[in-house]
Amino acid sequence: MSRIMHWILFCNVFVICCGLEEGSSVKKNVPAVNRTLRRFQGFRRPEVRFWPTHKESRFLSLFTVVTFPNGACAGASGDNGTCMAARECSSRGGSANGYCANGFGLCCIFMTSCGSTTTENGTYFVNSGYPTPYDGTGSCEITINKSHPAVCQIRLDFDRFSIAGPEKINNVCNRDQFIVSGGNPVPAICGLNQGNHMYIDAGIGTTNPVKLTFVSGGTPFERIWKVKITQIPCDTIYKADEGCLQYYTGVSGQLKSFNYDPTSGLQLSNQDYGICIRMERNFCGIQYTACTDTVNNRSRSFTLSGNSNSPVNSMTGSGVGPNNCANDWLLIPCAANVGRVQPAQALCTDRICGGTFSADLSMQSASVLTTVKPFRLWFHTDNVEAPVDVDNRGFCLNYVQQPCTNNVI
Ligand SMILES: *[C@@H]1O[C@H](CO)[C@@H](O)[C@H](O)[C@H]1NC(C)=O
Ligand SMILES: *[C@@H]1O[C@H](CO)[C@@H](O)[C@H](O)[C@H]1NC(C)=O
Ligand SMILES: *[C@@H]1O[C@H](CO)[C@@H](O)[C@H](O)[C@H]1NC(C)=O
Ligand SMILES: *[C@@H]1O[C@H](CO)[C@@H](O)[C@H](O)[C@H]1NC(C)=O
Ligand SMILES: *[C@@H]1O[C@H](CO)[C@@H](O)[C@H](O)[C@H]1NC(C)=O
Ligand SMILES: [Ca+2]
Repeated sequence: MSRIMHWILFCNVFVICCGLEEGSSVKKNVPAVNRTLRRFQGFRRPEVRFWPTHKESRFLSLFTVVTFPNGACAGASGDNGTCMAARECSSRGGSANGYCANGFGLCCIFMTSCGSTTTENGTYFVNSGYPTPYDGTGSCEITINKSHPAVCQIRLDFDRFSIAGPEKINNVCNRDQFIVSGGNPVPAICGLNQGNHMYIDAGIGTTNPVKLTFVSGGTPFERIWKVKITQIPCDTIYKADEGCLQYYTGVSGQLKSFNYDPTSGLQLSNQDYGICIRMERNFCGIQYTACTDTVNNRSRSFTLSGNSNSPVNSMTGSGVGPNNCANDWLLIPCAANVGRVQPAQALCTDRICGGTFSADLSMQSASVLTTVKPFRLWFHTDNVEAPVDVDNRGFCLNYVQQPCTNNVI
């Protein structure tokens, strides 16, 4: 709790008041106490207490004590922070960036880089010299300690994420890497990942800290990153389901493999993780469609295997052979194309790969529906691409949840 006291001295009955404040945390003399402060939206329950106890009296309000929980706030720079008193912000290593709680607090932004340990919720991890790019060799690591023992997950938002991509033969991240250690196993990633996210399982209680490491290899590259670290308490409704590296909410949205970029991205090798979509109330199925590719003449928004410099059909299943997905695949449980005439013994497709998105062997991209619950996908790649698999981008899919009807149960 931050506590800022405002001493309002009423000089006469007609409210000529002069504000004196404890600390340096408030921007200006506070005007006559505004009772609508209680309704201020950014905080759960800002509490305004008056002394003496006659709350309604205009004449006896000599002192005002404003207390507020340390809630999230938007800083003047556009970064998000935590609302607190100035003294608390500097003692915790943050920097004040604009006002919050109607001017009673400061929006304290935590930004950190190589070699530090952070316990602050909402910290941004940036490259050394940020916002100037970093073009050097080395390893930049930070340690995340739980801000509270009741924290179970850590969400990483890649607000900026541009490091060298994988080598172009087998698409292995052997130049630059982003590594998460100390939590559940997370595949190393590289390349372009702005806008993407990860959930890290931080375990229960005071467990080993989670470490985030950016390794910069020898390749000259203008690296830039800004990773927002949100610590998620165990008992919240917005924590991700167990075992999901990525977790999406909402009836519709878009999901991408790491380093997906229609222009220059390459599907990363050595990936193995789950992507979860929260089942929204009254929705029973989920339909996926490849994203529109506005860059390439022939869409590359689902290119997992084959040489995507020429047209490649979709492939399915886990067997061996040219049209199977033995090595790299996106697993959509019991998937079927929308509008497919089901044979009497309808077989579901699970693994999908190739260069076209469809649950049937096809050159035609399709919308793919599944009603398996919970809504989850698994993405797996091995460590080999060349010579069979060339220039694949990975996947970008739009999803739309389907309401419960006669067809979707
Ligand atoms: C109190 O704040 C509300 C909302 O910001 C404003 O409409 C109202 O005029 C203010 N009252 C006083 C006395 O400043
Ligand atoms: C700040 O929070 C808002 C609302 O949650 C979000 O839309 C925005 O992207 C955040 N900004 C940054 C820089 O993290
Ligand atoms: C972080 O946690 C480690 C081990 O739990 C502890 O030794 C260290 O003092 C903590 N650092 C901070 C800044 O809290
Ligand atoms: C961290 O901040 C987010 C909002 O930015 C909030 O939802 C979450 O509960 C906070 N975590 C803790 C441990 O307070
Ligand atoms: C698209 O096709 C045109 C005409 O064949 C060609 O000039 C252009 O380079 C192609 N663009 C891409 C991104 O392949
Ligand atoms: Ca492969």
